Amino acid sequence: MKNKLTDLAFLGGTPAFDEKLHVGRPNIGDRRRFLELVNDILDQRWLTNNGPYVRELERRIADLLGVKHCIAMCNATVALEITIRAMGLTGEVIVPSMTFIATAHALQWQEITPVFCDIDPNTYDIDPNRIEDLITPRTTGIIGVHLWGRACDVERLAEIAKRHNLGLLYDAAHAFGCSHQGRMIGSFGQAEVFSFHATKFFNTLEGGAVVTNDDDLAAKMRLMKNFGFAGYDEVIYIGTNGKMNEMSAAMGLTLLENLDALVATNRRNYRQYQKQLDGIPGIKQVTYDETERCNYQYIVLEIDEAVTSVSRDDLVEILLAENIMARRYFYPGCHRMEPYRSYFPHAGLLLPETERVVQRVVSLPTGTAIGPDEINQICQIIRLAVTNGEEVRARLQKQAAGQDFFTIQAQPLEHAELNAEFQPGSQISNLNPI
Ligand code: T4K
Repeated sequence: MKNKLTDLAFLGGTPAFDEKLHVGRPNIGDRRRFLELVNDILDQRWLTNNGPYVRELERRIADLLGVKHCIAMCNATVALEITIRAMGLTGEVIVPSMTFIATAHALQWQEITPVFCDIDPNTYDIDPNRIEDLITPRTTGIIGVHLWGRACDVERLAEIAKRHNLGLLYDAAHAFGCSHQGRMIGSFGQAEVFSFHATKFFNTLEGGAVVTNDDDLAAKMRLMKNFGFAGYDEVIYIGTNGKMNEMSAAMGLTLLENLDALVATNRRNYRQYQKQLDGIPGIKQVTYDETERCNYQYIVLEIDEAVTSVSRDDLVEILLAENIMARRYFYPGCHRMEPYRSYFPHAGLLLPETERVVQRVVSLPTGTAIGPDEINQICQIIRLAVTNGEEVRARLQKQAAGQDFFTIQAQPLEHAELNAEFQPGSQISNLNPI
């Protein structure tokens, strides 16, 4: 256990962990059960195209969430693209910038402009009070993101969407197994999209699903994810290949059998972090409403640098040196990534809370790959760094100054020129908004 500053790896101590601790180590579940299902799939020689395992997974998910339709897909990004298209969204759609880039890209991919909306700093979700200012004659919809599994203000969003006759879709990539006022996330808006990527607590290797209670929308999306085929030799819509394969469904079915245990592990980790970080000034852990169903899959801290002296980025650097692969989800915000940064260079002016929060939050490792001992050490490192904040800051600054000196000395001229030429965004900075 690290007790003094010089124990920290960035100051020359031995890293706390020999192997990297990742935020998104996949849950594997009952390996024997999974391999049994895989063997059966191989025996049956039915590998994809709406096979029996996919259909079974869809039934089970629809039951669990209390929705009429679940359509499994190859990932959440394609699921978002298909849903957006099936809902008929065009022109402009209002989305938070504080999200994974896929939410925005799913729109821009089909030449729909994502109009970035600020977040409510208390919930970190899209701020309903900011939405109406962004509505123009081109606006056709709103996409809310249940960030870190915490439900958006679904009542206010429904009311705004209805009043302005806008489509309402939720990116529920983080929210599988979560509820809002006792109702499972999955039945809000016209449709909701889940991610079952390997790093999600419930995964299908790669995968995702759209759930909806709208029969027509569901029928359309089923066709769209299979090229628009309505039967052999008959295509009735534009479509793409969004199908989930049978191996992925087998992983999903295996993990569904263990879902409660996976949540219990995440909850145990979450509570331990809470207990051990409690009372460190300037560190606030993002909390979950334990009266709801939660998956507790993200451990997120908000760092108030004015109190801790160490910034969020300092803390990430300290943790990385210890082989704790903390992540800055979702820095720097979609509006500061391409192509949006070039399209809307001043978007940040309308997103003050997003700009503030993306500088302050950090996600820490959790899930079945880590246990109480690891969490104990992670918390101790954070405590040690923050309680000696000023000194840590000074040492980091000194190191950075030293590194700058060596970088400048070591970098050959051609390299420096290359870097200048290939500044991120330099090639597309002249593009105009669509
Ligand atoms: N909407 C939202 C709000 C989302 O957060 C996401 C995805 C989507 C839509 C789109 O869903 P998908 O189309 O992916 O279904 C990761 C995930 O790839 C991504 O699915 C997720 N959100 C996002 C929050 O996190 P990266 O770029 O951070 O992934 P990566 O490769 O850095 O992995 C994260 C950590 O997990 C690393 O520390 C390494 C570890 N890892 C990863 C994989 C793949 C493992 O230990 N084993 C593995 O197999 O995006």
